[in-house]
Amino acid sequence: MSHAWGYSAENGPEKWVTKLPHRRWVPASPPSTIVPADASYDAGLKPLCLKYDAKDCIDILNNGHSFQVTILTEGLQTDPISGVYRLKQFHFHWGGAERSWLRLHLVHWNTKYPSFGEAASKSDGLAVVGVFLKVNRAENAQLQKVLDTFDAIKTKGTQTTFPGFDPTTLLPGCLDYWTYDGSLTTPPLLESVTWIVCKETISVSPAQMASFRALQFSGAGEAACCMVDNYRPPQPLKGRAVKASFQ
Ligand code: SG4
Ligand code: ZN
Repeated sequence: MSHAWGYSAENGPEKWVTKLPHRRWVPASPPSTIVPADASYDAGLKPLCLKYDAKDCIDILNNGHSFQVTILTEGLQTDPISGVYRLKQFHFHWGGAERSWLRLHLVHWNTKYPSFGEAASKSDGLAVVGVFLKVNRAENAQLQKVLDTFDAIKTKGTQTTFPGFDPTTLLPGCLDYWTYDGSLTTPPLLESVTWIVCKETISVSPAQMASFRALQFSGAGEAACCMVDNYRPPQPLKGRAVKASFQ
């Protein structure tokens, strides 16, 4: 791409695919494509087992597309469905409209590969756990710990330390999930992701939603451009199976 990718009319999701090499299928991303009728219960799916440790949390960064919390490379291993995966980072996507939803993505890599970088291009390389946030009057106190850093990461390229946060505290109480094979939702859209989407949502207050939307895509000194609608629109499933861990 001649210009960096983004979420505007000039460089947004409509433009990504045309500029990228041909794909076998258009990868699905946001779980809003999942309607229960598409999913079939699979008794063979194991319960989600996610273990994280507060001491593995390092820093939080505005990368100009989202903000993400980075986890120590040697961190605790976890077993999302099969194989041993390690959390690399978590980040969010959100809309700009009043009633739009937020999603949390926890990105894990398969430790049978030597690094995240090598795993990222393998078909069984990544497992992303997706959790929807639903607007609720009450503040989400765990999420607020993340939001309290926002003054320090308002613009692109800024980061701050974020030690001692346990990502487990963001998860819903019930870990029933849907799963399907897909891709990264951003360029280069690598087809390496086992998507695991939690059925249960977590909450976010309207004031917390407003904090997300006050972050900036733009760098310091550039014309301010609010970070909103930083998600890839739903993609067709193109015949892929969506399995449910619950009936
Ligand atoms: C966001 O832009 C993250 O900040 C990226 O993290 C992430 O890329 C990208 O989303 C795609 O991830 O779970 N939505 S997704 O498919 O994890 C990667 C970084 O740029 C490779 C590190
Ligand atoms: Zn994501």
